[in-house]
Amino acid sequence: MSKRRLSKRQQTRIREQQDKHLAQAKQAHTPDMADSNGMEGTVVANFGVTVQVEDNAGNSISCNVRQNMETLVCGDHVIWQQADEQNGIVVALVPRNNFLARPDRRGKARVIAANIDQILIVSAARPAMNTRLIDRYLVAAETAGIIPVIVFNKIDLPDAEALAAFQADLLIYTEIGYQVVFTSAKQHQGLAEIQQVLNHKTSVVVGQSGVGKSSLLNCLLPEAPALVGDVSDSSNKGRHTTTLAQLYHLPSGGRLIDSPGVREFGLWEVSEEQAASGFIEFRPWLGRCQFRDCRHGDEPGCAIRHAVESGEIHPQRWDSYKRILESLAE
Ligand SMILES: Nc1nc2c(ncn2[C@@H]2O[C@H](COP(=O)(O)OP(=O)(O)OP(=O)(O)O)[C@@H](O)[C@H]2O)c(=O)[nH]1
Ligand SMILES: [Mg+2]
Ligand SMILES: [Zn+2]
Repeated sequence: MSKRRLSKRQQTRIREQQDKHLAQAKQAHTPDMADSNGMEGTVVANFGVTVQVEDNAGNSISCNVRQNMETLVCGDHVIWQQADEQNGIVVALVPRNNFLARPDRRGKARVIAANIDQILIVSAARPAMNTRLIDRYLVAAETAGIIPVIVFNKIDLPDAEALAAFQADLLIYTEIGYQVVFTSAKQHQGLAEIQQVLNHKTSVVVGQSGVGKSSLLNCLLPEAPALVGDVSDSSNKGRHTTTLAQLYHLPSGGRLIDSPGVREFGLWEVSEEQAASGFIEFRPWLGRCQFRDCRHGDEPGCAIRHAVESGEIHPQRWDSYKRILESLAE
């Protein structure tokens, strides 16, 4: 077969086109950033119209956001430019390492925080502890590759017997390898352990309204900046006091994002397989079921069910898993 030689002009044209494609591909990969001679910063709060950005020296600047950018959240790394003496404008979002999200009412992703090392899942003696909610947060954390830590606050409220019952309930989590910290923001108990957990990391506190997320944060910060609201006597529920997430620097070195309490926590873009491996104690059994597409319910030869029956997986967790599967199907 005879090779057709290209003319010099043709060769140059092809090379030019290749360069153009390469440049376009590069730009598509890092949107906006190629033309943005800006400074780096971290979003510490999103107030809607403006976001608060902290530069690398720790100065805080109120910024507008360039049009058509996605909603920025605490922990986002951004590129910003000075707009006038006091204000800036965010021109680009640096791709997120990870993020915690849940679906909003319309089924769209509501991102809670980004670029986080740890999720502190807070519950308390009051409002009532909800292990199903804990399990959902655990699946979200495991799927996003973020370390979860379980915190049980208000240990000053229950009597010795009730506290022992809570401790027994939470032993399920210790046994499968999670760290569980018992605290009282009111009586300043367990704070040293919390401080150690948070050290040099970026963490977000999540959980139901009224469990004491902001109270715990206030214990760790000298100026106690976060608003705290009471728990309603009639409904035993919190009053959704924290309405927007905010990032704080701890004197001990870490960064903590306080977030608004939730009633429910739906899982965002989690597949059935991810839900199963989000239950970390299931992992040794996954892939050992009789059927490759086993959903670990009542199928014959299910390795997970066998592990539940032989006492190696706690039935409460299996139950929780099945509920999550139902909710994913909805
Ligand atoms: N007894 C007792 N009460 C506490 C403790 N921690 C917090 N509280 C109280 O619980 C109520 C709710 O506290 P918050 O810190 O506002 O709770 P939150 O989780 O931030 O609630 P949202 O912002 O609504 O999500 C307040 O009345 C606090 O004083 C504790 O360790 N013991
Ligand atoms: Mg709060
Ligand atoms: Zn199975």
